[in-house]
Amino acid sequence: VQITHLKKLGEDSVDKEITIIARIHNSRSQSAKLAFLMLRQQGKTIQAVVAATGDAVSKQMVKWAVGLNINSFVRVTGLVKKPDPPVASASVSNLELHATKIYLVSPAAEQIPMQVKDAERPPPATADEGEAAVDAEGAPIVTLKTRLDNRVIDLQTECNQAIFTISSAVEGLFEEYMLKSGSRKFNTPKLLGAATEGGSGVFEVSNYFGKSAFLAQSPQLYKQMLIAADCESVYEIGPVFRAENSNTHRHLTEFTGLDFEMVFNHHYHEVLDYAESLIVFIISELQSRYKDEIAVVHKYFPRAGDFHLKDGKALRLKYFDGIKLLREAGVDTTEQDNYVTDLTTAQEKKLGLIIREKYDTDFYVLDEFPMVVRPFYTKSHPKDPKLSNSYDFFMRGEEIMSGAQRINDATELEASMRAKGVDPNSEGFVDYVNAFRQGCRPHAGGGLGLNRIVMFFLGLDNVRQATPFPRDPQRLRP
Ligand code: ATP
Ligand code: AMO
Repeated sequence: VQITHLKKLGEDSVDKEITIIARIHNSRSQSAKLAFLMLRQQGKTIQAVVAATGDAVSKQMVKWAVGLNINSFVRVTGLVKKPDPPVASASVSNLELHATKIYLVSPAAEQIPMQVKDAERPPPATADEGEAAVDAEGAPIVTLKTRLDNRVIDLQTECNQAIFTISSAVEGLFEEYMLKSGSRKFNTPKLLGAATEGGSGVFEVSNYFGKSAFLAQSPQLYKQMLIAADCESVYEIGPVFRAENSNTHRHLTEFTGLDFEMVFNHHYHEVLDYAESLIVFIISELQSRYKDEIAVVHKYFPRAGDFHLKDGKALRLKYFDGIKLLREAGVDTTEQDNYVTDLTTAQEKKLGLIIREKYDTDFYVLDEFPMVVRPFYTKSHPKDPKLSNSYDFFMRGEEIMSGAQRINDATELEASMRAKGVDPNSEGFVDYVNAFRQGCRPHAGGGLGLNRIVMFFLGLDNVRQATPFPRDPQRLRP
Protein backbone atom coordinates (compact mmCIF):
# COMPACT_ATOMS: atom_id res chain seq x y z
CA VAL A 1 0.00 0.00 0.00
CA GLN A 2 1.30 3.41 -0.87
CA ILE A 3 1.43 5.68 2.16
CA THR A 4 0.82 9.36 1.61
CA HIS A 5 1.32 12.36 3.88
CA LEU A 6 -1.16 14.95 5.07
CA LYS A 7 0.89 17.74 3.55
CA LYS A 8 0.45 16.14 0.11
CA LEU A 9 -3.36 16.23 0.22
CA GLY A 10 -5.27 18.91 -1.64
CA GLU A 11 -8.53 19.52 -3.46
CA ASP A 12 -7.38 17.10 -6.16
CA SER A 13 -7.37 14.29 -3.57
CA VAL A 14 -11.17 14.42 -3.20
CA ASP A 15 -12.84 11.05 -3.97
CA LYS A 16 -9.46 9.29 -4.06
CA GLU A 17 -8.50 6.48 -1.73
CA ILE A 18 -5.44 7.21 0.37
CA THR A 19 -3.56 5.68 3.30
CA ILE A 20 -1.82 7.72 6.01
CA ILE A 21 0.00 6.91 9.23
CA ALA A 22 -0.92 9.39 11.94
CA ARG A 23 -1.55 9.77 15.64
CA ILE A 24 -5.02 9.85 17.20
CA HIS A 25 -5.33 13.44 18.42
CA ASN A 26 -8.74 12.75 19.98
CA SER A 27 -11.73 10.57 19.34
CA ARG A 28 -15.45 10.53 20.06
CA SER A 29 -18.21 8.09 19.35
CA GLN A 30 -21.52 9.41 18.09
CA SER A 31 -23.33 6.07 18.18
CA ALA A 32 -22.52 2.38 18.03
CA LYS A 33 -22.19 2.80 14.27
CA LEU A 34 -20.39 6.12 14.02
CA ALA A 35 -17.19 7.59 15.46
CA PHE A 36 -14.86 10.45 14.65
CA LEU A 37 -11.12 10.17 15.03
CA MET A 38 -9.08 13.33 14.78
CA LEU A 39 -5.79 12.29 13.20
CA ARG A 40 -2.62 14.30 13.70
CA GLN A 41 0.55 14.36 11.63
CA GLN A 42 3.36 16.78 12.46
CA GLY A 43 0.93 19.04 14.28
CA LYS A 44 -1.68 19.13 11.48
CA THR A 45 -5.04 17.52 12.06
CA ILE A 46 -7.67 15.93 9.79
CA GLN A 47 -10.92 14.27 10.77
CA ALA A 48 -11.51 10.60 9.98
CA VAL A 49 -15.11 9.39 9.92
CA VAL A 50 -15.48 5.76 10.99
CA ALA A 51 -18.99 4.63 10.04
CA ALA A 52 -20.41 1.08 10.12
CA THR A 53 -22.68 1.70 7.17
CA GLY A 54 -21.41 -0.38 4.22
CA ASP A 55 -19.44 -3.63 4.35
CA ALA A 56 -16.01 -2.20 4.96
CA VAL A 57 -16.43 -1.20 8.61
CA SER A 58 -18.16 -3.28 11.28
CA LYS A 59 -19.70 -2.04 14.55
CA GLN A 60 -16.91 -3.86 16.42
CA MET A 61 -14.35 -1.91 14.47
CA VAL A 62 -16.02 1.41 15.38
CA LYS A 63 -15.93 0.39 19.02
CA TRP A 64 -12.31 -0.77 18.79
CA ALA A 65 -11.20 2.43 17.05
CA VAL A 66 -12.68 4.82 19.64
CA GLY A 67 -11.21 2.63 22.37
CA LEU A 68 -7.65 3.17 21.15
CA ASN A 69 -5.54 5.34 23.42
CA ILE A 70 -5.04 8.96 22.51
CA ASN A 71 -1.75 9.57 20.69
CA SER A 72 -1.49 6.02 19.34
CA PHE A 73 -0.23 5.72 15.78
CA VAL A 74 -2.72 4.24 13.35
CA ARG A 75 -2.62 3.45 9.66
CA VAL A 76 -5.88 4.57 8.11
CA THR A 77 -7.11 3.90 4.59
CA GLY A 78 -10.10 5.81 3.36
CA LEU A 79 -11.77 7.98 0.79
CA VAL A 80 -11.00 11.70 0.86
CA LYS A 81 -14.22 13.74 0.99
CA LYS A 82 -15.10 17.40 1.17
CA PRO A 83 -17.02 17.94 4.41
CA ASP A 84 -19.92 20.38 4.38
CA PRO A 85 -19.63 22.42 6.54
CA PRO A 86 -15.82 22.31 6.99
CA VAL A 87 -14.50 20.60 10.15
CA ALA A 88 -13.82 23.62 12.33
CA SER A 89 -11.78 21.69 14.89
CA ALA A 90 -9.31 20.29 12.32
CA SER A 91 -6.47 22.30 10.86
CA VAL A 92 -7.12 20.61 7.50
CA SER A 93 -10.76 21.69 7.63
CA ASN A 94 -11.70 21.41 3.95
CA LEU A 95 -11.05 17.66 3.69
CA GLU A 96 -11.91 14.59 5.72
CA LEU A 97 -11.24 10.91 5.47
CA HIS A 98 -13.98 8.26 5.30
CA ALA A 99 -12.16 5.29 6.80
CA THR A 100 -12.39 1.82 5.34
CA LYS A 101 -9.43 0.22 7.16
CA ILE A 102 -7.67 1.06 10.42
CA TYR A 103 -4.60 -0.73 11.82
CA LEU A 104 -2.78 0.03 15.04
CA VAL A 105 0.86 0.81 14.20
CA SER A 106 2.19 1.77 17.62
CA PRO A 107 0.09 2.18 20.75
CA ALA A 108 0.51 5.07 23.19
CA ALA A 109 0.50 4.34 26.92
CA GLU A 110 -2.85 5.01 28.55
CA GLN A 111 -1.73 7.69 31.00
CA ILE A 112 0.68 10.00 29.32
CA PRO A 113 1.78 12.67 31.79
CA MET A 114 0.58 15.52 29.62
CA GLN A 115 -1.49 15.42 26.49
CA VAL A 116 -0.78 17.35 23.34
CA LYS A 117 -4.11 19.16 23.63
CA ASP A 118 -3.10 20.40 27.11
CA ALA A 119 0.16 21.76 25.77
CA GLU A 120 -1.74 23.48 22.97
CA ARG A 121 -3.61 25.82 25.29
CA PRO A 122 -2.10 29.31 25.33
CA PRO A 123 0.95 29.55 27.61
CA PRO A 124 0.66 31.29 30.97
CA ALA A 125 1.04 35.06 30.91
CA THR A 126 4.28 34.76 32.82
CA ALA A 127 6.53 32.61 30.70
CA ASP A 128 8.58 31.50 33.71
CA GLU A 129 8.89 27.86 34.46
CA GLY A 130 6.34 28.10 37.23
CA GLU A 131 3.83 26.17 39.28
CA ALA A 132 0.59 24.89 37.76
CA ALA A 133 -2.02 27.58 37.28
CA VAL A 134 -5.52 27.89 35.90
CA ASP A 135 -6.73 30.05 33.04
CA ALA A 136 -9.70 32.47 33.04
CA GLU A 137 -12.15 29.57 32.55
CA GLY A 138 -10.58 27.60 35.40
CA ALA A 139 -8.97 25.05 33.08
CA PRO A 140 -5.52 23.96 34.20
CA ILE A 141 -2.66 25.62 32.38
CA VAL A 142 0.30 23.47 31.59
CA THR A 143 3.33 25.44 32.67
CA LEU A 144 6.47 25.80 30.62
CA LYS A 145 8.22 23.58 33.18
CA THR A 146 5.74 20.73 32.65
CA ARG A 147 5.98 21.15 28.92
CA LEU A 148 9.78 21.09 28.96
CA ASP A 149 9.79 18.11 31.35
CA ASN A 150 7.63 16.29 28.80
CA ARG A 151 9.30 17.74 25.76
CA VAL A 152 8.80 14.75 23.46
CA ILE A 153 5.05 15.17 23.82
CA ASP A 154 5.24 18.95 23.83
CA LEU A 155 7.20 19.04 20.56
CA GLN A 156 4.27 17.27 18.86
CA THR A 157 2.05 20.36 19.07
CA GLU A 158 1.07 22.27 15.97
CA CYS A 159 2.87 25.36 17.27
CA ASN A 160 6.13 23.59 18.09
CA GLN A 161 6.17 21.79 14.76
CA ALA A 162 5.95 25.21 13.08
CA ILE A 163 8.56 26.81 15.39
CA PHE A 164 11.12 24.13 14.59
CA THR A 165 10.39 24.26 10.87
CA ILE A 166 11.29 27.94 11.12
CA SER A 167 14.35 27.25 13.26
CA SER A 168 15.60 24.75 10.69
CA ALA A 169 14.91 27.33 7.99
CA VAL A 170 16.96 30.02 9.79
CA GLU A 171 19.91 27.65 9.92
CA GLY A 172 19.42 26.71 6.27
CA LEU A 173 19.07 30.32 5.13
CA PHE A 174 22.20 31.34 7.05
CA GLU A 175 24.08 28.58 5.28
CA GLU A 176 22.54 29.43 1.91
CA TYR A 177 23.70 33.05 2.25
CA MET A 178 27.19 32.04 3.37
CA LEU A 179 27.71 29.55 0.54
CA LYS A 180 26.28 31.95 -2.07
CA SER A 181 28.82 34.56 -1.00
CA GLY A 182 31.72 32.10 -1.27
CA SER A 183 32.27 31.50 2.44
CA ARG A 184 33.49 28.10 3.64
CA LYS A 185 32.16 26.09 6.54
CA PHE A 186 34.50 24.92 9.29
CA ASN A 187 33.94 22.96 12.46
CA THR A 188 36.30 24.14 15.16
CA PRO A 189 37.03 22.25 18.39
CA LYS A 190 34.67 22.46 21.31
CA LEU A 191 37.14 20.84 23.70
CA LEU A 192 39.85 23.32 24.58
CA GLY A 193 42.99 23.11 26.68
CA ALA A 194 42.25 26.32 28.54
CA ALA A 195 39.42 28.72 29.25
CA THR A 196 39.47 31.36 26.54
CA GLU A 197 37.15 34.20 25.70
CA GLY A 198 36.87 35.47 29.24
CA GLY A 199 33.74 37.27 30.31
CA SER A 200 31.18 34.55 30.79
CA GLY A 201 32.09 31.40 32.66
CA VAL A 202 33.45 28.27 31.10
CA PHE A 203 32.53 24.65 31.79
CA GLU A 204 35.34 22.40 32.86
CA VAL A 205 35.54 18.78 31.74
CA SER A 206 37.45 17.27 34.64
CA ASN A 207 38.49 13.91 33.25
CA TYR A 208 40.24 14.63 29.99
CA PHE A 209 42.84 11.83 30.28
CA GLY A 210 44.21 13.02 33.56
CA LYS A 211 43.89 16.72 32.72
CA SER A 212 41.16 19.30 32.56
CA ALA A 213 39.61 20.44 29.31
CA PHE A 214 37.10 23.25 28.78
CA LEU A 215 34.02 23.58 26.59
CA ALA A 216 34.26 26.35 23.99
CA GLN A 217 32.32 29.54 24.79
CA SER A 218 32.57 30.66 21.16
CA PRO A 219 34.55 29.73 18.04
CA GLN A 220 36.03 33.24 18.22
CA LEU A 221 39.74 32.43 18.42
CA TYR A 222 39.55 29.65 15.83
CA LYS A 223 37.60 31.64 13.29
CA GLN A 224 40.25 34.36 13.49
CA MET A 225 43.05 31.77 13.23
CA LEU A 226 41.38 30.51 10.03
CA ILE A 227 41.49 34.06 8.67
CA ALA A 228 45.21 34.16 9.54
CA ALA A 229 45.44 30.86 7.62
CA ASP A 230 44.27 32.60 4.41
CA CYS A 231 40.72 31.27 4.56
CA GLU A 232 39.33 34.79 3.85
CA SER A 233 35.69 34.04 4.64
CA VAL A 234 34.54 31.33 7.04
CA TYR A 235 31.45 30.30 8.94
CA GLU A 236 30.43 27.74 11.51
CA ILE A 237 27.16 26.44 12.89
CA GLY A 238 27.77 24.76 16.19
CA PRO A 239 27.17 24.49 19.90
CA VAL A 240 28.29 27.26 22.24
CA PHE A 241 28.65 26.62 25.97
CA ARG A 242 28.29 29.35 28.60
CA ALA A 243 28.65 28.66 32.30
CA GLU A 244 26.58 31.67 33.32
CA ASN A 245 24.14 31.29 36.14
CA SER A 246 21.69 33.47 34.19
CA ASN A 247 18.12 32.45 34.85
CA THR A 248 16.53 34.74 32.31
CA HIS A 249 14.12 34.44 29.39
CA ARG A 250 16.99 34.65 26.90
CA HIS A 251 20.03 32.89 28.36
CA LEU A 252 20.88 29.23 27.87
CA THR A 253 23.99 27.38 28.99
CA GLU A 254 24.22 25.68 25.60
CA PHE A 255 22.95 27.26 22.41
CA THR A 256 23.53 27.09 18.67
CA GLY A 257 25.92 29.72 17.40
CA LEU A 258 25.89 30.94 13.82
CA ASP A 259 29.33 32.49 13.44
CA PHE A 260 31.13 34.08 10.55
CA GLU A 261 34.43 35.88 10.00
CA MET A 262 35.86 37.53 6.89
CA VAL A 263 38.57 39.78 5.56
CA PHE A 264 37.65 43.21 4.23
CA ASN A 265 39.37 45.56 1.81
CA HIS A 266 38.91 49.09 3.11
CA HIS A 267 36.58 49.45 6.10
CA TYR A 268 34.89 47.13 8.59
CA HIS A 269 31.54 48.47 7.43
CA GLU A 270 31.94 46.13 4.45
CA VAL A 271 31.40 43.33 6.95
CA LEU A 272 28.66 45.22 8.75
CA ASP A 273 26.87 45.58 5.39
CA TYR A 274 27.34 41.85 4.77
CA ALA A 275 25.91 40.97 8.18
CA GLU A 276 22.96 43.31 7.70
CA SER A 277 22.07 41.85 4.32
CA LEU A 278 22.43 38.37 5.84
CA ILE A 279 19.78 39.11 8.47
CA VAL A 280 17.57 40.90 5.94
CA PHE A 281 17.85 37.84 3.69
CA ILE A 282 16.89 35.50 6.54
CA ILE A 283 13.92 37.62 7.67
CA SER A 284 12.53 38.32 4.22
CA GLU A 285 12.88 34.71 3.04
CA LEU A 286 11.15 33.51 6.20
CA GLN A 287 8.36 36.00 5.57
CA SER A 288 7.88 34.85 1.99
CA ARG A 289 8.59 31.11 2.20
CA TYR A 290 7.14 30.28 5.62
CA LYS A 291 3.83 32.17 5.73
CA ASP A 292 1.87 29.08 6.79
CA GLU A 293 4.17 28.25 9.70
CA ILE A 294 4.22 31.88 10.87
CA ALA A 295 0.40 31.89 10.77
CA VAL A 296 0.30 28.77 12.94
CA VAL A 297 2.67 30.29 15.53
CA HIS A 298 0.57 33.48 15.45
CA LYS A 299 -2.40 31.54 16.88
CA TYR A 300 -0.36 30.95 20.06
CA PHE A 301 2.01 33.94 20.08
CA PRO A 302 0.15 36.99 18.75
CA ARG A 303 3.33 38.85 17.85
CA ALA A 304 4.35 36.18 15.30
CA GLY A 305 3.91 37.66 11.86
CA ASP A 306 4.11 41.31 12.89
CA PHE A 307 7.90 41.57 12.61
CA HIS A 308 8.58 44.91 11.00
CA LEU A 309 11.51 45.33 8.61
CA LYS A 310 11.22 48.93 7.47
CA ASP A 311 12.32 49.46 3.85
CA GLY A 312 13.99 46.04 3.84
CA LYS A 313 17.00 47.16 5.86
CA ALA A 314 18.25 47.77 9.37
CA LEU A 315 18.15 51.12 11.08
CA ARG A 316 21.73 51.99 11.93
CA LEU A 317 22.57 54.08 14.93
CA LYS A 318 25.76 54.77 16.77
CA TYR A 319 25.76 53.40 20.31
CA PHE A 320 25.77 56.90 21.81
CA ASP A 321 22.86 57.95 19.55
CA GLY A 322 20.96 55.08 21.14
CA ILE A 323 21.96 56.31 24.59
CA LYS A 324 20.74 59.78 23.61
CA LEU A 325 17.32 58.40 22.60
CA LEU A 326 17.07 56.74 26.01
CA ARG A 327 18.14 59.88 27.85
CA GLU A 328 15.56 61.94 25.90
CA ALA A 329 12.92 59.43 27.01
CA GLY A 330 13.84 60.07 30.63
CA VAL A 331 15.92 56.92 31.20
CA ASP A 332 18.88 57.32 33.56
CA THR A 333 21.99 56.67 31.45
CA THR A 334 24.62 57.99 33.87
CA GLU A 335 26.53 54.68 33.90
CA GLN A 336 26.59 54.46 30.11
CA ASP A 337 27.55 58.14 29.76
CA ASN A 338 30.49 57.39 32.04
CA TYR A 339 31.53 54.25 30.12
CA VAL A 340 30.83 52.04 33.14
CA THR A 341 28.48 49.37 31.77
CA ASP A 342 26.83 48.16 28.60
CA LEU A 343 23.10 48.70 28.08
CA THR A 344 21.08 46.72 30.58
CA THR A 345 18.37 44.36 29.35
CA ALA A 346 15.71 46.84 30.53
CA GLN A 347 17.39 49.66 28.63
CA GLU A 348 17.72 47.52 25.50
CA LYS A 349 14.01 46.71 25.60
CA LYS A 350 13.08 50.34 26.20
CA LEU A 351 15.26 51.39 23.27
CA GLY A 352 13.49 48.78 21.15
CA LEU A 353 10.13 50.37 21.99
CA ILE A 354 11.39 53.89 21.31
CA ILE A 355 12.82 52.81 17.96
CA ARG A 356 9.66 50.96 16.92
CA GLU A 357 7.64 54.07 17.78
CA LYS A 358 9.96 56.60 16.20
CA TYR A 359 11.39 54.70 13.21
CA ASP A 360 8.73 52.01 12.71
CA THR A 361 11.16 49.08 12.67
CA ASP A 362 11.99 45.97 14.74
CA PHE A 363 15.48 45.50 13.32
CA TYR A 364 18.33 47.86 14.12
CA VAL A 365 22.06 47.96 14.67
CA LEU A 366 24.12 49.85 17.21
CA ASP A 367 27.65 50.61 16.03
CA GLU A 368 30.76 51.99 17.77
CA PHE A 369 30.34 50.55 21.25
CA PRO A 370 32.64 51.81 24.00
CA MET A 371 35.86 49.82 24.16
CA VAL A 372 35.42 48.98 27.86
CA VAL A 373 32.33 46.85 27.27
CA ARG A 374 33.84 44.79 24.45
CA PRO A 375 36.19 41.77 24.52
CA PHE A 376 39.99 42.00 24.18
CA TYR A 377 40.07 41.06 20.48
CA THR A 378 38.05 44.13 19.48
CA LYS A 379 39.69 46.83 17.36
CA SER A 380 39.43 50.33 18.73
CA HIS A 381 37.98 53.25 16.76
CA PRO A 382 40.78 54.96 14.81
CA LYS A 383 39.64 58.47 15.83
CA ASP A 384 38.52 57.83 19.40
CA PRO A 385 40.28 55.12 21.45
CA LYS A 386 37.41 55.06 23.94
CA LEU A 387 35.17 53.71 21.17
CA SER A 388 35.48 50.54 19.11
CA ASN A 389 34.71 49.26 15.62
CA SER A 390 32.04 46.95 16.96
CA TYR A 391 28.33 46.44 16.57
CA ASP A 392 25.35 44.62 18.02
CA PHE A 393 22.22 43.70 16.07
CA PHE A 394 18.85 43.86 17.76
CA MET A 395 15.46 42.36 16.99
CA ARG A 396 12.47 43.75 18.91
CA GLY A 397 14.85 45.47 21.29
CA GLU A 398 16.96 42.45 22.24
CA GLU A 399 20.41 41.41 21.09
CA ILE A 400 20.65 38.70 18.45
CA MET A 401 24.18 39.31 17.21
CA SER A 402 27.48 40.75 18.34
CA GLY A 403 30.41 41.48 16.10
CA ALA A 404 33.40 43.66 15.43
CA GLN A 405 36.57 44.39 13.58
CA ARG A 406 39.36 42.40 15.27
CA ILE A 407 42.88 43.37 16.17
CA ASN A 408 45.08 41.77 13.48
CA ASP A 409 48.47 42.84 14.81
CA ALA A 410 50.12 40.54 17.38
CA THR A 411 51.74 43.32 19.43
CA GLU A 412 48.56 45.37 19.58
CA LEU A 413 46.64 42.22 20.53
CA GLU A 414 49.05 41.41 23.38
CA ALA A 415 48.66 44.94 24.76
CA SER A 416 44.87 44.77 24.55
CA MET A 417 44.86 41.38 26.28
CA ARG A 418 47.06 42.62 29.11
CA ALA A 419 44.84 45.68 29.53
CA LYS A 420 41.88 43.31 30.01
CA GLY A 421 43.79 41.06 32.42
CA VAL A 422 44.33 38.21 29.95
CA ASP A 423 47.82 36.67 29.69
CA PRO A 424 48.82 36.38 26.01
CA ASN A 425 51.52 33.83 26.89
CA SER A 426 49.20 31.47 28.70
CA GLU A 427 48.43 28.03 27.28
CA GLY A 428 45.00 28.98 25.99
CA PHE A 429 46.17 32.03 24.06
CA VAL A 430 49.71 31.58 22.85
CA ASP A 431 48.75 29.79 19.59
CA TYR A 432 46.10 32.39 18.91
CA VAL A 433 48.48 35.33 19.35
CA ASN A 434 51.20 33.59 17.33
CA ALA A 435 48.73 33.19 14.44
CA PHE A 436 49.05 36.92 13.81
CA ARG A 437 52.86 37.10 13.76
CA GLN A 438 53.07 36.19 10.06
CA GLY A 439 50.72 39.01 9.16
CA CYS A 440 46.95 38.81 8.91
CA ARG A 441 44.56 40.82 6.78
CA PRO A 442 42.17 43.19 8.51
CA HIS A 443 39.05 41.23 9.30
CA ALA A 444 35.73 41.37 11.10
CA GLY A 445 32.86 39.04 11.87
CA GLY A 446 30.00 38.27 14.12
CA GLY A 447 28.15 35.66 16.10
CA LEU A 448 24.40 35.09 16.11
CA GLY A 449 22.35 33.02 18.50
CA LEU A 450 20.02 30.77 16.48
CA ASN A 451 17.62 30.31 19.38
CA ARG A 452 17.41 34.05 19.90
CA ILE A 453 16.67 34.94 16.27
CA VAL A 454 13.84 32.41 16.20
CA MET A 455 12.52 33.68 19.54
CA PHE A 456 12.53 37.36 18.64
CA PHE A 457 11.45 36.94 15.02
CA LEU A 458 8.38 35.01 16.16
CA GLY A 459 7.79 37.08 19.31
CA LEU A 460 8.04 34.05 21.63
CA ASP A 461 8.31 34.72 25.38
CA ASN A 462 11.26 32.54 26.19
CA VAL A 463 14.37 31.26 24.44
CA ARG A 464 13.55 27.77 25.73
CA GLN A 465 10.49 27.78 23.45
CA ALA A 466 12.90 28.05 20.50
CA THR A 467 15.18 25.27 21.75
CA PRO A 468 14.24 21.60 21.27
CA PHE A 469 15.90 20.37 24.48
CA PRO A 470 17.03 23.46 26.40
CA ARG A 471 19.93 23.53 28.83
CA ASP A 472 19.97 26.10 31.60
CA PRO A 473 21.39 26.21 35.14
CA GLN A 474 18.40 24.17 36.44
CA ARG A 475 17.90 21.86 33.49
CA LEU A 476 20.02 19.01 32.14
CA ARG A 477 17.14 16.78 31.01
CA PRO A 478 15.37 15.56 28.98
P1 ATP B 1 23.39 39.31 26.31
O1 ATP B 1 24.19 40.58 26.27
O2 ATP B 1 22.50 39.15 25.18
O3 ATP B 1 22.70 39.06 27.59
P2 ATP B 1 25.71 38.15 27.07
O4 ATP B 1 26.20 36.76 27.09
O5 ATP B 1 26.60 39.20 26.50
O6 ATP B 1 24.41 38.13 26.21
P3 ATP B 1 25.56 39.71 29.54
O7 ATP B 1 25.96 40.91 28.76
O8 ATP B 1 26.47 39.18 30.56
O9 ATP B 1 25.17 38.51 28.55
O10 ATP B 1 24.18 40.02 30.26
C1 ATP B 1 23.24 40.86 29.64
C2 ATP B 1 21.96 40.97 30.47
O11 ATP B 1 21.46 39.69 30.81
C3 ATP B 1 22.15 41.67 31.76
O12 ATP B 1 21.96 43.06 31.61
C4 ATP B 1 21.10 41.09 32.66
O13 ATP B 1 19.89 41.77 32.57
C5 ATP B 1 20.89 39.72 32.11
N1 ATP B 1 21.55 38.77 33.00
C6 ATP B 1 22.77 38.24 32.86
N2 ATP B 1 23.07 37.43 33.86
C7 ATP B 1 21.99 37.43 34.68
C8 ATP B 1 21.66 36.77 35.91
N3 ATP B 1 22.50 35.94 36.51
N4 ATP B 1 20.46 36.99 36.46
C9 ATP B 1 19.60 37.81 35.88
N5 ATP B 1 19.84 38.47 34.73
C10 ATP B 1 21.02 38.29 34.13
P1 AMO C 1 28.27 37.12 22.31
O1 AMO C 1 28.79 36.63 23.60
O2 AMO C 1 27.54 38.42 22.35
O3 AMO C 1 29.46 37.30 21.23
O4 AMO C 1 27.34 36.01 21.68
C1 AMO C 1 26.85 36.11 20.34
C2 AMO C 1 25.36 35.86 20.29
O5 AMO C 1 25.01 34.62 20.88
C3 AMO C 1 23.74 34.70 21.53
N1 AMO C 1 23.90 34.40 22.96
C4 AMO C 1 23.12 33.57 23.65
N2 AMO C 1 22.02 32.86 23.34
C5 AMO C 1 21.46 32.10 24.28
N3 AMO C 1 21.93 31.99 25.54
C6 AMO C 1 23.03 32.67 25.92
N4 AMO C 1 23.50 32.52 27.16
C7 AMO C 1 23.67 33.52 24.98
N5 AMO C 1 24.76 34.31 25.02
C8 AMO C 1 24.88 34.83 23.80
C9 AMO C 1 23.25 36.10 21.31
C10 AMO C 1 24.52 36.86 21.07
O6 AMO C 1 24.28 38.01 20.29
N6 AMO C 1 32.63 36.01 19.94
C11 AMO C 1 31.48 36.90 19.96
C12 AMO C 1 30.86 37.03 18.59
C13 AMO C 1 31.75 37.76 17.60
O7 AMO C 1 32.25 38.84 17.94
O8 AMO C 1 31.87 37.25 16.47
C14 AMO C 1 30.45 36.38 20.93
O9 AMO C 1 30.43 35.23 21.32
O10 AMO C 1 22.42 36.07 20.17
